[in-house]
Amino acid sequence: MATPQFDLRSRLATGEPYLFTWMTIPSSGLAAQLARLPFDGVCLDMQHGMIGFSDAVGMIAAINAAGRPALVRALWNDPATPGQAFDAGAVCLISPMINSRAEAEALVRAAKYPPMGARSWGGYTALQASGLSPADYLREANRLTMVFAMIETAEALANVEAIAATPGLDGLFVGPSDLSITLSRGAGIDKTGPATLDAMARISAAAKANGLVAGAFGGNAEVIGAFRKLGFTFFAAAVDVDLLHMGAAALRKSLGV
Ligand code: 3PY
Ligand code: MG
Repeated sequence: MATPQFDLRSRLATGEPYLFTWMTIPSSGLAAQLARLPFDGVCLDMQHGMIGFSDAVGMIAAINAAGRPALVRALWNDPATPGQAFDAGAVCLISPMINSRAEAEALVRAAKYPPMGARSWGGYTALQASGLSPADYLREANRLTMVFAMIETAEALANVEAIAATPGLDGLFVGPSDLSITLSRGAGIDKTGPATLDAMARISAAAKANGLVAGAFGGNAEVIGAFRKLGFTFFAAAVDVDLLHMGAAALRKSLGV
């Protein structure tokens, strides 16, 4: 069997922190640039980013051509997006707002080939991106593509042990903004407040108990540092627009005028 281009699962199994950039701007050119930054992968945010599927196709190709894995955060937990993202060559699908075991099961059904799920065959671009024959891709796809359930509501937290035990699920991914909004009943966003960190400790434990990867949206060093202490290893580390603003602010400051 040919060696697949990316083996995200084996990389994550090392337990070493995995830091990826997060794209909101729909541009293949920018995707190619972000893929060459010193991060481990590039995630396209199709929920809050301005990225539609026809944008994502070229962006995923550009990321893969630069030798980095492409990840996708879906618009919603719909049955079509996981297969579509994987068919286009992404190797990780992060689905927002998974609140129950039934929703987690639906996500796995959409993302995995039988017998684990019901993904439909037709990954022509994925075949090229993986470098595998159709037979090898069918045999390996459930291992080479990973699916993460976002835990980002009080309801999801209440159900997190049941969600984490869903057969075929590969990881939990915390959205700390939505999680803190729902835990505070809309009072505010507090990614590293005590209630959020308590919840995240429970989420990390549920992931660990089921052999899942524990991930979270980080965005800066303080947040990622706090989450790493709780056992999280898989992080959205830098948002495209933040990188622009940070780079511009640092350069402007360095000019001294
Ligand atoms: C959250 O923090 O709620 C997210 O979904 C990150 O984008
Ligand atoms: Mg969210």
